[in-house]
This record gives sequence, structure tokens and C-alpha cells, in this order.
Amino acid sequence: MRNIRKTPVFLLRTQNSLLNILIITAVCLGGCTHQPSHEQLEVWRKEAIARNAEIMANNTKSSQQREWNLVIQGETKTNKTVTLNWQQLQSLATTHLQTTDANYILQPDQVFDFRGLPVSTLLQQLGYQPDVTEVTFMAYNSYQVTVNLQDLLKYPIILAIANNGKPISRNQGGPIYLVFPHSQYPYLKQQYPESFWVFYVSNILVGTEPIRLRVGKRQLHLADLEKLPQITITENVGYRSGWPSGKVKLHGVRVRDILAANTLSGKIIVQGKTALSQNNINSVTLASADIKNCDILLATKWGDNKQPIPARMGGPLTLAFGSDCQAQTNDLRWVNFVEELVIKL
Ligand SMILES: Nc1nc2c(c(=O)[nH]1)N[C@H]1C(S)=C(S)[C@@H](COP(=O)(O)O)O[C@H]1N2
Ligand SMILES: [Mo]
Repeated sequence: MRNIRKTPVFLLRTQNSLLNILIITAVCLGGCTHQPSHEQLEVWRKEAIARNAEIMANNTKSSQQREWNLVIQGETKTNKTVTLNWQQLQSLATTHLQTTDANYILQPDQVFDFRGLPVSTLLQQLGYQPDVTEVTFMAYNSYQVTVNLQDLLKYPIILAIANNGKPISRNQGGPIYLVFPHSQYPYLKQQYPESFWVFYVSNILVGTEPIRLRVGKRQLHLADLEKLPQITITENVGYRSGWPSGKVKLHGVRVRDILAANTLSGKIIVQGKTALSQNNINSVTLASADIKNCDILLATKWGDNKQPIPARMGGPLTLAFGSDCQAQTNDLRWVNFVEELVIKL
């Protein structure tokens, strides 16, 4: 604490600066040599808090725009992850689309001038494997929709980053908003109503990715998982998106069978797609007792005929809980797009 006391308040401004300021104020109250008056301290404290709030607001504003990446994965020509940063998106977003906004219910006939990057351009540049029939768009809040590939190739459906010449604000679905040419194509209006207009798009999946699971330093593929004991549970899927309602069969392997025996003492974080995992929206921590005692599954297939789980259902890999877990695990949240088991010893 002694050296902190000598540091000017404003040099200590970090993410926790407000807290720092309060701590320093408290420290000085107890022991500063030239003790300022209570009133003076109160003025400084208020100034510091106001300036702090201003800096934080500016940081959030610019970093939200600057750090917003668009991640494209799945069955592209190279099967490699492509990340477009904000600057690249700006220079690619040259297509204008005049259309109504399906979410602007105040004036449903009002036409907006959206500027963005056509999904067809992305698909043509990155390519797609011959068996691909659909593309899944995912948002920062884990919302997802799946659109037919042919429709994306045929119509100017765009990833909009500006509306009427201005960046799209968060409450209008920005910074990246999936926009369909409703005004031009009644077919699209009928096929892709407002629920398809995804706000804050963060990830795009072309078709479905192959299974790739990181476990510590290991990288497992479907063939590796298929060597482990296979089990089937019949459950209601615990997240929205793409599944038939009611109970479905899920086939896969138990988390405990994937882990080496010596890692079974700690906790396991089940990590879904990273852009969706911010604020832990798409990750769950499992306690070792639960992993040992109940059926916690990574599902690789579903249904009577054991089909692979497509991206539209959160596949290829999904964390699932058997009903026997109900009594034991507190956090039973299912995780879609599972990519990693993080071992916390
Ligand atoms: N990222 C994101 N986009 C989204 C949604 C959402 O929850 N998250 N909801 C969809 C649905 S179901 C509708 S009807 C419209 C409007 O959603 P709202 O009523 O929640 O604003 O946005 C669509 N786009
Ligand atoms: Mo909706």
C-alpha cells in the first residue's frame, strides 16, 4: 500500500480505476502528510469518478467497433477459419441495399439505405464444399439462424454495417446486422421474416464443421471419439435452435471417458464457440463429482438413424445431460458448438 499512496490518482486508472480511487482516497484519509480537507477530497473524488465514467464510456464505444470481428468457419474451400476485422469489413461493405427493415415495426413501409457485404461475395471468395446446403449465422448473444445456401447465392442478402450512412447502433442490431432484400423479393419476405434478421452477427458457419475437440493439449476428432464407449440418452434438448420438440435420442461419449483418469479430480470448463463464449454465455463448469456420477455426454449423433448433428442444431458437438444428472449438477446448461474441455486442476 505504501507505494500506491505516492502514485497520483490519475495514473492508476485501469479497468478497476473507480475502485482504486476509492481505496486511495481511504488510504490518504488515514495517513497523507498534507491532509486535504474533507470538502477538497469530496471534490476530487467526484471529479475522478466523472472522468473515469467518461473514459470508460469512450473505451467501450470505440472498442466495440474496433474489436468486432466476423469469424467464418465450416465447409469452405480450405476448411480454415477466416477472421475479418472491423477495418476489413469496412472496405468490403460496399453494397447498398434499399429495403424496409423487418424489425422496424413503427413504420413497416419505411425504406432504409443499408450498406454491407453481400453474403454471396463471401461465399464465392471462400468457396464451399459440394455437399453444403445451408449457412448458419450466429450472434453475440448465442442467437442463430440458418439460411439456404442457394438463396444466399441468388439474392443480395447482406451483412449490413451502416444504415442511412451511419453505423448501426446496438439497439438497431449493430454493428453487424443480417439484412434481406424484403422490398425487392416477396419470396424472401415470406421465407425469412424478422426472426431471420440477426442482430450483432459474430460467426458464420458454412455447412457444418468437422468434429475437433481440444482436451488439454490433445486434439480429438470423430474417429477418436468413436473408439470410446458409445452411449445413448433420450432427452429434451436444453437449448433453442433446430431440434424437433419433445425427447430425442442423443448418441455420443461420456465426458469422463474422454478425460484421462488423472484429470478427474478438478473441474472441467466446457467451452463452446469463443465469440459466443464472452461473458460465459456459451461455457459451463462441471464439477468432478458430477462428471464421475452421472451421464454428461458429448453428443456426436442424434435420432434413430444416428445422423450427425448439423450446425443448425448447434453441432457437430453438443454437451448433453442425462436426466440422472438432474439431482446432482447445479448448472445443467447445455452447450452447443463445443470446441474444448478446459481442465482446471
Ligand atoms: N442477435 C439476435 N438477433 C435476433 C434475435 C435475438 O434474440 N438475437 N431475435 C430475432 C427475433 S425472434 C425477432 S422477432 C427479431 C426481433 O427481436 P426482438 O423482438 O427481441 O427485438 O430479431 C431477431 N434477431
Ligand atoms: Mo421473434
